[in-house]
Amino acid sequence: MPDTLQFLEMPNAPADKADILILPIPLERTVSFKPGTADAPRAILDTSVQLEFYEEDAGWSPFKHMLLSVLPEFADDSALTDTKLHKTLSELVARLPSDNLFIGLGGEHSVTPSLVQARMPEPGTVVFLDAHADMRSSYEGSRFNHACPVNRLLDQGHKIIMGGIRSLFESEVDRIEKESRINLFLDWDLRGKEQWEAFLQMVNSLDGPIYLSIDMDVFNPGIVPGVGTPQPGGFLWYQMIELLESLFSRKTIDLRGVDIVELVPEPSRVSEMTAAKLLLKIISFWGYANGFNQEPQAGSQTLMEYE
Ligand SMILES: [Mn+2]
Repeated sequence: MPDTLQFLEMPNAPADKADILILPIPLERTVSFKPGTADAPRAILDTSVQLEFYEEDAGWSPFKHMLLSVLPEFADDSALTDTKLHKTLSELVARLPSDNLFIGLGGEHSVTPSLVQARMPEPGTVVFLDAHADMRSSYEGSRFNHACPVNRLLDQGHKIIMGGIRSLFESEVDRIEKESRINLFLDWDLRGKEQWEAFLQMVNSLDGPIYLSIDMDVFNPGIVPGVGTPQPGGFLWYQMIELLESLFSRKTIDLRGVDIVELVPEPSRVSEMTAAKLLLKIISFWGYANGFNQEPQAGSQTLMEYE
């Protein structure tokens, strides 16, 4: 495998010139069921070669107009404690240029609070799409466990909109009911048209800074079997597209960052293809909402040799 990671085989722009920054974070320390998420960032980027440059929903070729950079991966260092590792990650991300769309490619869900801390230091809203409530205060001895990110996000002062949840334990339910900063949309409830519309409306009307965290297990395991802790039920592809369209239909969105986590590459490669295409959709919708389609054609795609 090449040491330089790329998206759609495009040359990487310098980080300070890039409109899109992708940070691969192959972190896997606390996975409790199916291992393999450390291989996810490379698998997603490798699979991106199969995508088209044209994005059919917004109807444009985002990389004709935008520069993208895949940063060197943030490698785990077994000499570091969980606390030190997450602090190092957060500090690295805080030093990156902020005038861009930042996307963290996990790796396990424990990375989210460290990324949010760097990109959204003031109180904001985290849209948290996941099959699991991830609200344990610590799990298997670590508060940085992949089962714990929501508590750390609350500690940081954020509001949380949870969608797609379909696995939680009793004390998590009690905690959510008492916590006014969490809006919970259970997966089953989102099957109802009214609740789904209410969910989209809430996502569409958010004020202030927003961070989007997508655990790939929010999807139905029939379409994304490659996840660490699969659960029946879940989002289908076009539900996710509708949600993203709602989020990005507000031109003034202050999106501080996105992460895609908990993927486990699998033999059919359908799961990593779904993650790669999700990445393309998010980039396209964000770019279009921010008017990059009006910008001159000097994006990463135009720098490719066959252009
Ligand atoms: Mn999950």
